[in-house]
Amino acid sequence: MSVHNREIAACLDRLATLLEIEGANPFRVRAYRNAARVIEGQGAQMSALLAEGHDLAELPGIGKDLAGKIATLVDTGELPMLNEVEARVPAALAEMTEIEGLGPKRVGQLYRELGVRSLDDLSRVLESGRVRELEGFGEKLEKTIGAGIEALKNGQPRMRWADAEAIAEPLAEWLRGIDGVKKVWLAGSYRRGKETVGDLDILVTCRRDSPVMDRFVAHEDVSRVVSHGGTRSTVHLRSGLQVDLRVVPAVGAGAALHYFTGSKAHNIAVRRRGVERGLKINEYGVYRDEKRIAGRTEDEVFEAVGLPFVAPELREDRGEIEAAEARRLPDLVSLADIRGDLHCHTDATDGQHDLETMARAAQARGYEYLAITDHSKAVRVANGLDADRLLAQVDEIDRLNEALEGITILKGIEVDILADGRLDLPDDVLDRLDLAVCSIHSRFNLSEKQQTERVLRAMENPHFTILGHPTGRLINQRRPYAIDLGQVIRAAAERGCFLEVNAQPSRLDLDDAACMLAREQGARIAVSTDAHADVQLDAMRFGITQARRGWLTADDVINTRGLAALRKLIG
Ligand code: DGT
Ligand code: CA
Ligand code: CA
Ligand code: ZN
Repeated sequence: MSVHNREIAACLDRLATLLEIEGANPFRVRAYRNAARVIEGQGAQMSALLAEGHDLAELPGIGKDLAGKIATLVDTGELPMLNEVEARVPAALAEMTEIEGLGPKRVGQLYRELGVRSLDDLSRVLESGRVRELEGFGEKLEKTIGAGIEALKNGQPRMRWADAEAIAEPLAEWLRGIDGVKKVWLAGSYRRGKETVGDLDILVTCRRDSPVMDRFVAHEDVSRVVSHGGTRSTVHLRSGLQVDLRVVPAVGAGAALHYFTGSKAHNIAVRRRGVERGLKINEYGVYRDEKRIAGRTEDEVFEAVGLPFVAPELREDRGEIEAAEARRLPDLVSLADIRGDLHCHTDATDGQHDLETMARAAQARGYEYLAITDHSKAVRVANGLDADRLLAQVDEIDRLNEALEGITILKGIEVDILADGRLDLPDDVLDRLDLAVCSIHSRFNLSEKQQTERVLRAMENPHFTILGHPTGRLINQRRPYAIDLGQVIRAAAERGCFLEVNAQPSRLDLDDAACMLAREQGARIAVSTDAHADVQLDAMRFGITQARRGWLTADDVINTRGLAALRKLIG
């Protein structure tokens, strides 16, 4: 069985986590994490590259040493260095970092200062009240951790959408290749583009004699068969994801697709409309007096209840039925509307590629512009820019813009919002730039009032353009910091500041509900990738999905504008 890129990335992430728990050099930890992201983002499998005789050290962020380690991992399925670290650090500690409120640093603290080596140890020291006494912990965090332990015990965390995609799309493709299979649909929360997926729901239509079910439960990635039937089977994959596969008849495929796309709340609302019209709607079709009147396509289902097609991303019973009824559904933003990316990093700080490589990668994606927004000096582990280095970069961008055709590099910075609301670089330096993405990377634990004031104060700076990853949350890893988002959104709308939907799969920050709020309040959004390598510019689609779930149209998103119009907006 060949080792998948996803598994290589998981090993490197685990190595980074364990090293971080041990208190290793943060640059080293970051190098492994960056490498994991790079490998995850590659289209080709490392095993295939190696088989073709490529040198993995040619990949960005992968040195000779790491290339050798990956080759060993692909050959033997083992990463010796990970084994060594695992021999020193209790394995349970890595799992513990998934608990809300805990990350590798805090788990390391619990390990060194309180001797925590297992989940039971953690529960014990929590109850004894010793955790809140630790530097940087406190009572509030103690409660969060307690709740997090419960959640962990109650089952699997939900999978990030992008991770589910890496499993779902090849699986669907594989199913399409099975004898007698006609159509395959990915339904459920996955199709709705929800930021995390509980399980995967797949529907197929096929010939009566198709071996699809038998082949499915025998797939090489299946770790456990929960149920195996003629029209429905459920399995667990090695990745931890559960998959439901259903065979549905073509005459009712649209009704099945609608039903299993959900959400449940949306289904119930549609069914209620059916009842008002004397119709029965279920996963098999739309019926009047036991007679099937619709259900071959989803369009038919909506039509039967007097509605236009509703995009899957909107199907949460958050007003989409009423909007559809009134013919006021938003014309949702799509990837094709995007004209540029407004947040990315280069090798001047913690990115993998130089300016020109990033610019050309943006151009290859059909963009008109790319804003370079490296970190500012407060982010020391990322080698953040001080005024001199930033101004040197500005000069370099001027030179490159002269030389490049068809793409414009915008001069930017991801400038830290300091604890008191000042920005990390002086005004006369920011004045030289086209835009500033302003972000919080420290002091996450301020009170809600302090954190909100910090951001509002920063927004008073005329150089403030976009609030980067506005809540700081990392899906399944770090909660949003306490902040009054309503107040921040209103202030952004008033002051003509913009809010980011950061498209990184683990951020997707703002989330869908916050996007809806922003739209209501008239605040505009930048959907940006925060790419740290050229391939990560492809993360745009994750941000677009989140924006669509938040009802955003192209008009609500500033980087759908051409360069001239964008310049006016951010000027
Ligand atoms: P997940 O898997 O937790 O991310 O979320 P979903 O939405 O994929 O939920 P799942 O897998 O339990 O079920 C798939 C869809 O099937 C769900 O979105 C709507 C439909 N469904 C499931 N149970 C019910 C139900 O009791 N009533 C109705 N009307 N629909 C249901
Ligand atoms: Ca599901
Ligand atoms: Ca399911
Ligand atoms: Zn950032």
